Amino acid sequence: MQKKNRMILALDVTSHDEAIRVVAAVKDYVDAIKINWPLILAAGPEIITELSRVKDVICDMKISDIPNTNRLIVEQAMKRGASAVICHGFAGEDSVRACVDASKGQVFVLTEMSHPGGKQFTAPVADKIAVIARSAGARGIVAPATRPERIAELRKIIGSMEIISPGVGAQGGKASDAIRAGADYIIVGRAIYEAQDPRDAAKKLAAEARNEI
Ligand code: 3DU
Repeated sequence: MQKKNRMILALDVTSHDEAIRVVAAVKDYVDAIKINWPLILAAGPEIITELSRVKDVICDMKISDIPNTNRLIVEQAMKRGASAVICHGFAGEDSVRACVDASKGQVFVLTEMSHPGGKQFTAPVADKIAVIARSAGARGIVAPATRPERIAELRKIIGSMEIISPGVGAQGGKASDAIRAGADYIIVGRAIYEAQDPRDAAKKLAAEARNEI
């Protein structure tokens, strides 16, 4: 993943054609495409391969099972062309390690989630999960743009590992705040694909993430 725009598109649309339309419009302004269950269930897992021909694809399946099942899921995603996957850390270090092994290290581990409910259970254990991500050899963590101060705190735990940060736009976070707090990339969905002009919205957000406005 090239660190050019410092932005990852969260492509949570539920039609194959719409997904392709949005990607064509914004591909110059994003460094990777993150897909989640809505699009995988709507368009089928072949969408991973199709999108991987355009950009790096991060499969955000929020994997959180026993190590063997995690391994099987990650192997299928990588076989179809995913560049990285996202897993939960609460299932324990062995479960995270299974994802790391199956993806050759291309795993981002969720720490504190960005929505209000993320404060209930994920916030109190987020620091411990960041330690697990580091010791399991993950590529990075997912940390909330809605609470930039938490990005800064989690950065101290993980050192130079990557931070990808959702919560910009529709959830109220700001691209520049997240990057300033230490995020490597922001993750943006609705503020781009629901915009009147997705290309223009992506262009402005990428400029903000690159610290140009
Ligand atoms: O709020 P948006 O529409 O910009 O989408 C955010 C994306 O990031 C979406 O795919 C969601 O599943 C994912 N995500 C979070 O929003 C918050 C997290 O803590 C982790 C992932």
